[in-house]
Formats: sequence, C-alpha cells, structure tokens
Amino acid sequence: MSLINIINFKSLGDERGGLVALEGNKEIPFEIKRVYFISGTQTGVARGFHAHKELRQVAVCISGYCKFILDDGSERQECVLDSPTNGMLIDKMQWHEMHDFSDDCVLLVIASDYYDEADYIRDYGNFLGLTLK
Ligand code: T46
Repeated sequence: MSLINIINFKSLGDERGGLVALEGNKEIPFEIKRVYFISGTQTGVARGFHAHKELRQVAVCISGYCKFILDDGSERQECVLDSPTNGMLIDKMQWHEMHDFSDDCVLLVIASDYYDEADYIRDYGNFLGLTLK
C-alpha cells in the first residue's frame, strides 16, 4: 500500500510567473483552519519525528526541496517534494520526518485544525503502540 498520496495542483502561471491557488474542500481535501511555513532550515537538520492523532495536513515545497519519510507503524516510505504544484497529504496517524532540506526550501503546510500540542505523538514507541490497537 502506498503511504504517499500526492495531489497535483493546477498551474495558473503564465509568462509573468507561477501561480497556484489552493482552496479548502477542493484542491485541499479538508476545511483549512491553519497555514504555517518552515524556512531557513540548516544543512543536516531534520524535523518532524511525530504523528498527529487527528490532524490532517498537506505539505507543499513552494521553493527548493526536502525529503519526507512517512511511516504507518508497519511500513516506511520516502518522497521528495520539489515542486509548488505537488502537495503531499500527511494523514492522521502517519509518523513523519523531514530531512535533506535545500538551502532555499520553503515548506508550506496547510492544516485541518488549529495548533494543539495534545494532538501530537512525539514518542515513536507510543506511536507504534497506538498503531497496534
Ligand atoms: C508537522 C510538521 C510537518 C506552534 O506554536 N504553532 C504551530 O502551528 C506549529 C506548527 C508549531 N508551533 C510550535 C510548537 C513548537 O514549540 O513551534 C515549535 C516548533 O514546532 P515543531 O517542533 O513541531 O516543528 P516541526 O517542524 O518538527 O513540525 C511541524 C509541525 O509542528 C507539525 O505539526 O506536522 O511540521
């Protein structure tokens, strides 16, 4: 089973430059409650290392690239995000790690809910325990 679910966004760009429009319950398969972005990442630094109990997210590299690892507790799969017209769904209960950020990487993340630390599972052992239930 593929854990990697890529959504191809329509490019509305023309000779003046690129443009991608994302709307909730359309290109993004949920109502959008929050948007954040990660930038200025240092070489060799990795992020993530958690899963969410309920949150669903779509990650888009709007500049540069980075590598994602998704893990459902029984399988780990890798994906490089390197295009502003590709979004990757991070579903609930998918352990995710981000590695190998390019210097120019800007990672935009669109989320289905407001920030809630209680929704994070930051311990891999706890995550594995919950996936076995
Ligand atoms: C995720 C991956 C893809 C907030 O206060 N509000 C927010 O909306 C976010 C996203 C983070 N924070 C705080 C929580 C931490 O104190 O910012 C700090 C850094 O967050 P964290 O270490 O969780 O960052 P990443 O890059 O490991 O993970 C982030 C998201 O937190 C997470 O939900 O799925 O990006």
